[in-house]
Amino acid sequence: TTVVAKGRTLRFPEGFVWGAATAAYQIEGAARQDGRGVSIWDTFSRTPGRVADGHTGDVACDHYNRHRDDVRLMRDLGLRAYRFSVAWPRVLPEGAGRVNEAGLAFYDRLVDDLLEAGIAPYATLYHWDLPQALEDAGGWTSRETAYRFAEYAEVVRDRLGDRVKTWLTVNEPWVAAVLGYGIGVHAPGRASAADAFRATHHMLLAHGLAARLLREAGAAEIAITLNLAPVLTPEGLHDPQAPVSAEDAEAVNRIDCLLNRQFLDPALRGEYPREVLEIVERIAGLGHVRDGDLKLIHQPVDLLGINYYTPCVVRARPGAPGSDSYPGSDGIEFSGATGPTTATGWPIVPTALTRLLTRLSRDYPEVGLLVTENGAAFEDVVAGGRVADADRIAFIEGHLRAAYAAIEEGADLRGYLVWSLLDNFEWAEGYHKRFGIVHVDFATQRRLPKDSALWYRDVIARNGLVKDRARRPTLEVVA
Ligand code: GBH
Repeated sequence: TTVVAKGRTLRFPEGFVWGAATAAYQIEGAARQDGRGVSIWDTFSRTPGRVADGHTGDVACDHYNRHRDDVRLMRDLGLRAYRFSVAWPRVLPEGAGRVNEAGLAFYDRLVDDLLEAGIAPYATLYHWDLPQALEDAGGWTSRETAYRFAEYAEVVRDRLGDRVKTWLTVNEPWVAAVLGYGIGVHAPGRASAADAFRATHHMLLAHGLAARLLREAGAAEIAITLNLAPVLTPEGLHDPQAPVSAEDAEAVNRIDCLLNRQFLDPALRGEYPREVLEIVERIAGLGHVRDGDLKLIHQPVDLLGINYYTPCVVRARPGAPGSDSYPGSDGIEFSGATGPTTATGWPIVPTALTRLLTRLSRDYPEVGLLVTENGAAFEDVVAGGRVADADRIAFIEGHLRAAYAAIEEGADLRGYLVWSLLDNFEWAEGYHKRFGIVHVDFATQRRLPKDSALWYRDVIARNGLVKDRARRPTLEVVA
């Protein structure tokens, strides 16, 4: 293992992609504007008791009406890439059939503005805002939804494909399937372990169908984005050499299969892990997995998008009920790691990112790696026209050092996109959790780059990290 000496100048590889990420429902607002249809997140957030304090994405950051200013802000920060998602119900209000020209025109303008600002558009096709009409027809538990997704992907491809070179199909199918269909804390709020497995498979199918038709059109880079995390024992968390009992090793492997390999292996190898098939068969049956599906899911992809926040810590405990988030995890205890956490309570463990990236490059060597999300919520304070978010800077810097160490160890990491550009609608947490490097005053929609944004701008400018952190902000606030 290479220990990266603190204070050394760490220059990232030539052409390393620096950027930021967002998602449509979390920032766009304009929920009823220009013919946008209703998504499952509109329905869910407008249902009392589902989202903290009844917050909704109706207005959010009003990015739909302010995208020009937001692109200017990105340009001033020096971003090389911007990952956004396309809202399916803006493009196809009923999920299928009639195309809403105004919705497509919005993304058309956004892409043009980005290119004019020298920022590469990275388009995610699905970041959880399924059209309600499709949910009413069964949602992701229905195989048909995968085919509707392919039709939608084709419409977007045909409109933006001449300028968008990097495409991400589905974002975090684990979260969308498990939190949405398995335990119901996300839209559409259904709670059935069997449905979560069906939804997972259909989202993977959707990925494969979309990847194939993007390839046909000659897209330069195609990716799937997964929430991935090293699965570790409490002892192994900070000590990779710590001995692991056979029982703990089985627990680690089972959760690794459910969280990571259930997605990685079909997409990148064309097979489900045996351990996953056994669990799925027991809980949901395998009727939804048809001959030829895995071949369809296994499309050549150029990049693996990695959303990393925190590791997953488990140990074997006979008789433990397991976690509802991991159907089939009976006999396993999920323990919170000790040590510092972010405002969402997630332990901060940058070294786990090094382990994740080196493992992925070793086990899936054909695919390039891109961190498509990494970041943190903290209790930000605006004082004197400034947000001095030293904790967020330390978080990002720690993870960039960890990413650098992975590159030194041979991981094929191509870029890093911070989550998120703006404070935004943090799903079930509403607006309470602020992940942005740019502060948003939701009452006035004023944007204020936090110290982390100004620090990140300097990291991008020098393509690396140095000992002396950027000092005082110098960037003008975009009104
Ligand atoms: C992403 O989800 C989303 O893509 C994005 O839209 C969202 O805003 C962002 O992250 C921030 O939440 O076991 O308690 O330590 C990330 C989802 C985060 C789910 C980490 C699992 C583990 C929490 N994942 N989480 S814990």
